[in-house]
Amino acid sequence: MTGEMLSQFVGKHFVAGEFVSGEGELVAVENPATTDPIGEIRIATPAEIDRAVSAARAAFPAWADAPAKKRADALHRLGNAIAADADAMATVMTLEQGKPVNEARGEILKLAEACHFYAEEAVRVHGEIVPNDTTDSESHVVREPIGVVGAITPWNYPAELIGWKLCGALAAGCTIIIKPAELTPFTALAIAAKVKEAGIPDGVVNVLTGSGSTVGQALVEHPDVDKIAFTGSSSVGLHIQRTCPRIKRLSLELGGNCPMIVTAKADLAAAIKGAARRSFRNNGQICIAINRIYVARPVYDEFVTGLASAADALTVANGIDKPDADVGAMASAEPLDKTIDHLKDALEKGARLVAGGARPEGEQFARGHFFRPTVVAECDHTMKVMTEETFGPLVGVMPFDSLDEAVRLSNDTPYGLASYLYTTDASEIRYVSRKLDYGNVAVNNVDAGVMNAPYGGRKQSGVGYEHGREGMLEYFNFKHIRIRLDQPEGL
Ligand code: TAP
Repeated sequence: MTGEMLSQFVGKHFVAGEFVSGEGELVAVENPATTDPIGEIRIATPAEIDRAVSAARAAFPAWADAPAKKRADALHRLGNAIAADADAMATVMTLEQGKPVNEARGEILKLAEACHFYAEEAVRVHGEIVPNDTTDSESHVVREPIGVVGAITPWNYPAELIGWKLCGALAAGCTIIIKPAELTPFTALAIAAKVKEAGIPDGVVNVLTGSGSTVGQALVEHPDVDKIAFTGSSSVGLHIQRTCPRIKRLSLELGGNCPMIVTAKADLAAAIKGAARRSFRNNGQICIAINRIYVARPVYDEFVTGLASAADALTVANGIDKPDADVGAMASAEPLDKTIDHLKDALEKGARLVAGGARPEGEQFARGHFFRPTVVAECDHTMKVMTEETFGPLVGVMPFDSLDEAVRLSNDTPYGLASYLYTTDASEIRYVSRKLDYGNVAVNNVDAGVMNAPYGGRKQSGVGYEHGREGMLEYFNFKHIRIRLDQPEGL
């Protein structure tokens, strides 16, 4: 059944409500656990890109003018269709991305949740009436959908990162063209199939496959795309900002280099559990992964020993064969090579390897992109592991002697996405969380993103928000209508 699901999408784009065969260059898509090919995509041609943009433009007026209730109902139907087929969609994701099936299913269900959340938000779009200086006039502030959105997404969360854009945009009344990462196109096309099943009008949602430098860049430059919603690396985000040839709304959700502080007053067992989860889930290929951990010196040795044992206990497996594995294959050779480079750099500069450090043993791991969850201790800020985003299953640990030092080290980065703090002391929570220069601070937990609160970075981690009401506001223009009203005769 899953093979059937994936095979429907080979070589296809989704434009104006139909799966159409692409005419551009073929690109193979691999299973990262085996490096076997699972199918091909076609790089969208300029004519196909124009057709998708025209379809989104043509669908925009009716979708924007539809009652919010109609858009909400459509998003609820989409959420239901996705949840009903979560198993098959999860297997498609595992085949192209590598994460274990159970984790992929969780992501698909969170995508369904995003559909329902934004369905509910769609009917709560309010304006404002603002008083003027004189009583014969008033200002109405209304929100209007921006128009046609180009959504460009990475491979690490192939469903959710599309979902936040798709649902926010559709709830607001925008139409959308999605350009998923070349590594993970089939999850995006599976979402398109659910869009069709949910009866969302033709042209409201379109999916084009192909590389970022051609298809993504064409959307950035296209005169009829009104907004780019991008998630990916800071370097590509900056490139998009620099090369966008006209004034266009941009949201850029970019890279991170996320610190965790563990104070002497932390619940150490909870901190170790949290660190193991957020450093290694999805192989550390998550923008809010914990990259570097600062631990108060009195509890440092105990923390390092505990984290090393927790990392060693994680099961690594082909996520299709073992759906409940803790981690599967990394998505491609690129993040694996970067992980090995950061590890080598740290060890050369004096770090101590306390867990992992190599590919897991066994014939089943010989061809895929596997690496053991890895912990290095006695790190410092000369090392890449502490100063650059690894985007792999590697975390560095370093002791600190004062809270000021921990905060200074945490903020010593051009990034500002997420940060983590473990302490049971209320004043430490208050002081440190306010000093951390990050868009998200998770205290005594490692889930920095929840659906109904804004999620976004600052500094080189980007501009704009996803999740929450703020995530939908990214798809609106404000309009100020100032009305002068004469007093009616006789009053
Ligand atoms: P990128 O290499 O930046 O790719 C992201 C997307 O941009 C892909 O679809 C890519 O296409 C496309 N792209 C590449 N060049 C482009 C161009 N010139 N114009 C338009 N689009 C272009 O990132 P990645 O390696 O896939 O993802 C990892 C990065 O994403 C990490 O830095 C991570 O922190 C970040 N990330 C951030 C967040 C949030 S919420 N802040 C969430 C997840 C990930 P192709 O890959 O198909 O060529």
